[in-house]
Amino acid sequence: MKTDQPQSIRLEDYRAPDYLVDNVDLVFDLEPESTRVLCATTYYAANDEGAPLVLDGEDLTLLNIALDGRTLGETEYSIENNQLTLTDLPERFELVIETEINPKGNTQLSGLYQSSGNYCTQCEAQGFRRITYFQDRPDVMARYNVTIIADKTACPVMLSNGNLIDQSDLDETQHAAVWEDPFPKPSYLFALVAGDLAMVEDTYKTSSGRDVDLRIFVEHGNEDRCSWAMESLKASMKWDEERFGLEYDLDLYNIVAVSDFNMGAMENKSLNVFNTKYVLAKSDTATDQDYAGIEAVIAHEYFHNWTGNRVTCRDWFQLSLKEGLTVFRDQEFSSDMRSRACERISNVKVLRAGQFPEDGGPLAHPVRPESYIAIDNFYTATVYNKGSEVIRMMHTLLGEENFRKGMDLYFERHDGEAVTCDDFAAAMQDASNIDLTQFKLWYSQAGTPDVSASWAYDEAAKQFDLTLSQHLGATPGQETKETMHMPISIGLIGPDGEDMVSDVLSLTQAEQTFTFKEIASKPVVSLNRGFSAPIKFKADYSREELAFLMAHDSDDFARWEAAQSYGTLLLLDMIKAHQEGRAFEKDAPFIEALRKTLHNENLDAEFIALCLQLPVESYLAEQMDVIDVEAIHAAREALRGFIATDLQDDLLETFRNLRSDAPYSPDAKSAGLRSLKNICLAYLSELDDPACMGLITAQYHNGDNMTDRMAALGILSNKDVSAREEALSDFYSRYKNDPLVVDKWLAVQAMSSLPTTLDTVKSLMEHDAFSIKNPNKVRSLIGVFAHANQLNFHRADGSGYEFHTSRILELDKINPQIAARMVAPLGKWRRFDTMRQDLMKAQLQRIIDTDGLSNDTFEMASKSLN
Ligand code: B3K
Ligand code: ZN
Repeated sequence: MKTDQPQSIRLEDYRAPDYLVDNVDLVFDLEPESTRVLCATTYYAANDEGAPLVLDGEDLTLLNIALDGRTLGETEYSIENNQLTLTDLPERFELVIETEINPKGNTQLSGLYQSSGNYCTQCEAQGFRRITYFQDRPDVMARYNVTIIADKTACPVMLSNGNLIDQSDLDETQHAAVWEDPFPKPSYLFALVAGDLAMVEDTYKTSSGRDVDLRIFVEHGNEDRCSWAMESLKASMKWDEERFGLEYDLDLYNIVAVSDFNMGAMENKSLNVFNTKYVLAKSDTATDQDYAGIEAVIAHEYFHNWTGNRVTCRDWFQLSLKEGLTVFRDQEFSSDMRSRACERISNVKVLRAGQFPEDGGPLAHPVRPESYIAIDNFYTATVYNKGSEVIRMMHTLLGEENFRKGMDLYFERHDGEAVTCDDFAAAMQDASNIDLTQFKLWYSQAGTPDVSASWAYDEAAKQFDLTLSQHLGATPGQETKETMHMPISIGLIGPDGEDMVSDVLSLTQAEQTFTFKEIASKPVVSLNRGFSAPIKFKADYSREELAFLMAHDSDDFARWEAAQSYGTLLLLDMIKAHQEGRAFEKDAPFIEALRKTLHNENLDAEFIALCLQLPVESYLAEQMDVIDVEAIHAAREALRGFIATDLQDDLLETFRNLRSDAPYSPDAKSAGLRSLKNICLAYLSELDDPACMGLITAQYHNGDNMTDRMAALGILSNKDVSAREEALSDFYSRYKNDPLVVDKWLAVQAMSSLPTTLDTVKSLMEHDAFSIKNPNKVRSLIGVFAHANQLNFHRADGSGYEFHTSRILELDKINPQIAARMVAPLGKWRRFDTMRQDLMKAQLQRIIDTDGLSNDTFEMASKSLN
């Protein structure tokens, strides 16, 4: 049992800091197990209250503390609950603190730690306090001067933020580097890297003609995998200049790729630290999806230079100020680099898979949360992805021109400051003269609004009435809700398939009727085009109307959505049939609509592939009152079988036409063609036809790129055939020395729908390829099993829950941030039958009852249970 009940931090308790600093001088004497950190800071009182100075510090050994040159005795300060407190202070004073830390023993990967023997840091959100005692909060901004001293052989490379201003040899073995960052920044953006790393270099000329050196540091041997990341970085720099008039502000931009990293990447000023997954790529080791991910994450971190670094967050409740906005910016960038419609579809899929369930479950919280125990638990789909939707809705309401004016005003007002989401909305409102008062409820109210639509066409009056009504259900801590303001993009499509009306409606009332006059004939209404609001739409479409929208909607997103809605409608019927022991019925018009989509030459390949994909199992689960994982799986498999049987010739022809001998290129168009080819292959695999199995094994063995090889392996991994084992063991022997590819091998097995999967996952835990200390390995095996394998995780005997909980408890001792991220699947218990509910709750209780549990995991488990 957790004896010290952790305290919640609340937004309403925010107070500006009592002391400020202008400069921070740091000296690091790097040793794997005993690094010394000297931190010299001049503090000055921000008010005349004579308040104590409270510094945060965690896992530090304090060696010395001196105030204005005098070492303090142990009675002159106190250290309690990870805080060092000094009282009776002058208005201005210099504090020099010397601490010792253990980078090698730092398995939490927060603060200064080692990855493959190289030193690196992760300070967001609260890692700086694991380096030295400091006011570790984003509204304390200072200029950093950093001296790094290290062994010449172990650390030929020594990096920190800003510019390198000095480098010297100290003696035979040691050398030093001095870095100075001219831009004031919060401690979470501090970074240091030192080690033996290879470098790939390029340059970029900014729009005003300045040359910026671009450097990517990787472990030796990976130099040939950096070109896509470098191209993506240059494209991002150019895009930000063109779209937002934002230029890079230093002469150097460094990226370091490390293999042990808690998340994707980190935007430290001029020294981004990345998970290798989002840097390294070559065609035979990375898939199209990896390439797209690298492009997006490189852009995301680069865009943070303005939205996050130049203008930062006042406190962590404002996290979406930088994250929501920067996700919006990276999504826009990807839309310009690739297909806008496909990007939008993939953003919405991510939102529906991760954010909607979060918003409808025990962990629901507003985009601007009101309280937290561990801030690292709030790097959520709500803060990031719903946060981005909020920005996108502002963009829709204001239009591109006003939105840009709002961005300009935001930077004009707040450059160099730590601000709030209200400050951002105020800039948007002032620049556009559009009142955002009601709209801002999106920041404070949790939950996904339900919007229902009904309509009537008056033939005689040639009038079409569309009535929209909204409802937002209660979420934890928010019983009642106010009516939201949402932009709803719609179209009225005539019988000829042409738009008669295309408009963005402003829904501001609980129920609102919009009247359209001079509508010559009865239209089909297209709703929430482009997913203009992140809501759940309810509309009673007939199957014929959905097929019509699939064929004619001028908005590609809505067209895809119609295919999804049609598929969902059928699958929910089939799920019911399965539960009632009835045979599945085939819906020929749906399959015909897919066939027409497959052959539509006006559509791009990626889009067709997206339309052919049936709603995923977790999405179907979300549509049910009581989730039945077996019925969902059986129904979906059956519909895939119907499609494969009826479209066999079409699929085979498309597959054959799309096979190509051209050298691999990661561009969006080529990737789209592969995507379509591989979805055809996946459908063909449903036929259990030896010829089709031959195509799959041939593609596995002969594929000249990882996308094709993985597509074939993914298909085989769900089949109980001998080719499966052969391919899996071939794959491991080919790539066993390539950690990122081994991650794919683990994930593909953890994802398998075969009933042996849990045993496989258990045995893979013991495999040489696995390490519980490496977050990528944990995510690939344990994370994929619990988050993405609905069928096997929710086995009726509860063995999936039991196994998973043991892993959470094991991880909690090593890396609480990663452990806490594994809890959410157990928090879905309310959605299941009572037997599973009890099993899941028992495991959550087991977590909470564990001695010495971290605050991170405690918060997630206790909130999930309640
Ligand atoms: N800002 C970092 C995330 C830090 C997570 C800390 N637990 C990456 C990003 O969003 O760009
Ligand atoms: Zn970010």
